[in-house]
Amino acid sequence: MEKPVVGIVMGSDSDLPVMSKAAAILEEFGVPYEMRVISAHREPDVFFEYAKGAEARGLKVIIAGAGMAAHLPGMCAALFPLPVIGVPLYSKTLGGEDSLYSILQMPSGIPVATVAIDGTKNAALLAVRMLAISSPALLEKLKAYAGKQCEAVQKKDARLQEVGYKEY
Ligand code: RP5
Repeated sequence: MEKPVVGIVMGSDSDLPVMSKAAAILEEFGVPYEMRVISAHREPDVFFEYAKGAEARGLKVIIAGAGMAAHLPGMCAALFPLPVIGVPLYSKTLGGEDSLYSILQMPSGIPVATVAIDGTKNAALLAVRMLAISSPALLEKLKAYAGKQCEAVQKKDARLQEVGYKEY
């Protein structure tokens, strides 16, 4: 098993169904990752150990997902000196807007790159793009991925032209 370069961390196992989509993308690109459930609120000491040790463990990017008063990504960015991508997770009471604003509105000096609510796939693709800055092989894979998406849309349009919207 290769040493992880991306850390996927989430505040609760209830976040796992959404956060696992990041793992699937990283697997598709062959990027080694570690995945943890760690709560900044409920186990602050465990969280500090995780985030403070992340650079020494070899992580280059952290993808942190959290819901509600979502401090996890911001606290990762406070303790880990490399890029942190925050994923605001949907919450029942406020529909994820609470998570979104908690993660997005970071005070100046501690950046968190925030993706859409439940935007785990884009978080992983952004992490791959960051790693591709120094990896020509990953850059080629990203170009191929974009090419496949383009083909998929063209096929859909071709079918629409062929059968019309009623039969589509
Ligand atoms: C956050 O609180 C987690 O990220 C999760 O989205 C939310 C609710 O957690 P649980 O009550 O489901 O454990 O810390």
